[in-house]
Amino acid sequence: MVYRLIEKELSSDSKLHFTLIDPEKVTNLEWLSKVLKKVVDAGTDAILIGGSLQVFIDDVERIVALIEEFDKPSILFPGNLTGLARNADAILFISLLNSDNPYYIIGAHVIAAPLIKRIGLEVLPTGYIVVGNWDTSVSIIGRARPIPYDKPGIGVAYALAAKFLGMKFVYLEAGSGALQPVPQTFVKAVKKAVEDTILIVGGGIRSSEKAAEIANAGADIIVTGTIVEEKLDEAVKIIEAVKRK
Ligand code: 1GP
Repeated sequence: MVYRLIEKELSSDSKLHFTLIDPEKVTNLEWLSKVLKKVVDAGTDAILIGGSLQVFIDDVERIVALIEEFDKPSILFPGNLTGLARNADAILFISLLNSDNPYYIIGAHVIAAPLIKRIGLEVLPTGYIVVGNWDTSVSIIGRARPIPYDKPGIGVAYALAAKFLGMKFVYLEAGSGALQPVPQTFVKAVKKAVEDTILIVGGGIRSSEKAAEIANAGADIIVTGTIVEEKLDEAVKIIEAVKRK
């Protein structure tokens, strides 16, 4: 079970790193295979698969099948119903809490839930909170009003609501390719409030220093995606820095 693996790693006082693969960006499985080898060798703990725009489900399943060769959990991170795949290990069941559109909070979830049960995917219940001082793909597509970086109190309120609703994870999302990642002060305030709820932070993390700062501030899991596509060597350094924590 993926949740157990995460819990076990966290209980030994380690931080986790997840590598995000956006299926829309994968044009070549050979390239992906090389990328996976590098990030897995560096110590990444799981591979997230997802993005904001539509892809064909069989393309997602092909990517998941490739991940299986690397003996790391594959976790779906769907932007919409088309992000589902039968062969993944788990799904981040993300409710985009600060969306203005109920579809992204509960609507798509209702449509997908019976199918998720039928295929037996492990579900990781996640309060997904979009933050930042600008729009990104996720805020535009998900109709979210990003919480500004100077309003950590609002982030705390959303994160607490997620915890009180019984969600096991809170994901602070600055948006893929964000100009600045979530500030340390914001991460610290949210972690202090949600305590044992697992805190995932991603979006705009491009250096090992930033990743380490965010982990030190209280993030349990660091996610990087764009850097893997743009500067694989830097991605490796980020993973190593997180795993040293
Ligand atoms: C996006 O948090 C992830 O969902 C990763 O963001 O692509 O900026 O690393 P980046």
